[in-house]
Amino acid sequence: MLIRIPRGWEIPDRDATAEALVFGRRAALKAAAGLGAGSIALPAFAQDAPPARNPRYLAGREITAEKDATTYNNYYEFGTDKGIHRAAQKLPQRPWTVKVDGLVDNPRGFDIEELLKTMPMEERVYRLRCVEAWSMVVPWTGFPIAALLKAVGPKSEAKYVRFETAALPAAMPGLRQSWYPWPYIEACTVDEAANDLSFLVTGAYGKPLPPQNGGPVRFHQPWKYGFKAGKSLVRISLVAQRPKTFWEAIQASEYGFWANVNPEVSHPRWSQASERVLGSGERIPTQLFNGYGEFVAGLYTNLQKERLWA
Ligand SMILES: Nc1nc2c(c(=O)[nH]1)N[C@H]1C(S)=C(S)[C@@H](COP(=O)(O)O)O[C@H]1N2
Ligand SMILES: [Mo]
Repeated sequence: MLIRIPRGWEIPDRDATAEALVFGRRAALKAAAGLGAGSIALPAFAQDAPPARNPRYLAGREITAEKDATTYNNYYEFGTDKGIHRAAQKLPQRPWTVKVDGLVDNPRGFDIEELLKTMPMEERVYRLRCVEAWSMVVPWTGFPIAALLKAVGPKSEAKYVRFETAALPAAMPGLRQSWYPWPYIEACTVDEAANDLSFLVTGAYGKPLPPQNGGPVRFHQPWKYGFKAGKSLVRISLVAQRPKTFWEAIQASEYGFWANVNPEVSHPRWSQASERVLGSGERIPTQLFNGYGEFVAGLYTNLQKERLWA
């Protein structure tokens, strides 16, 4: 069976074209068009188009309303309830540098503007499944973290990627809750990071990523529970030992390192068999690896002794 998958720019439902986007269009269009760095200048109209949607990953579900995805958030640095979006506007988005260091050949800082200009930007419509059993579908803009890792050259001893997120006491009232092990740390293996699905997110709904969703740059691996997706990243380190993550430090028995979505493995306090769709409130069955098994199951074939699920 031959199915023609439309290119991102052919998909009619995108409504973001008119947005005055401030990020990465040129790089994205060049990447999408397969043009090299030294190619001729693009016509002016092309520079105003948003990054093309990657047709390889389709959510198969309706996109969550922007209002819902940007006003129902987990971001404990601003408080433990879901309504932190106003408080999060205090987080300065510029200047912003992501330090990339540890076991790499060329450790250095990347200014956010440099990332937006030089990384291969695209749009990905991904499902996000929170361990609390709600989910959403968001058109993120960003680039595979593999592109950033390539720029610094991980050494062969590097086995894990450690993500450190912003901790700015002047902007983040949640940091006063000193019993939490700030800063929020997350991590994955280098092999997991090398998977094309592992995405650094710099935008949503065709706009710069709002602070409450982790702007200016956050991580997302859509086959894992949402708490793995560190927001507002300030440092990415390649390390040899498995880092202790924020949620492991709080309650390792409930929030493990791997945290792959599995409907058959319950959280100690609730079932993971189904999820509440943000917006509609409908309950739908949860899928193994959040439905991304065809892309990621192979990462785990030799890791069956690990506690792979939450
Ligand atoms: N720094 C930081 N990152 C974080 C969190 C957090 O509290 N602090 N919450 C996580 C959780 S539990 C989820 S489900 C997602 C939610 O992302 P969203 O608000 O964009 O939906 O962010 C994750 N990243
Ligand atoms: Mo979550």
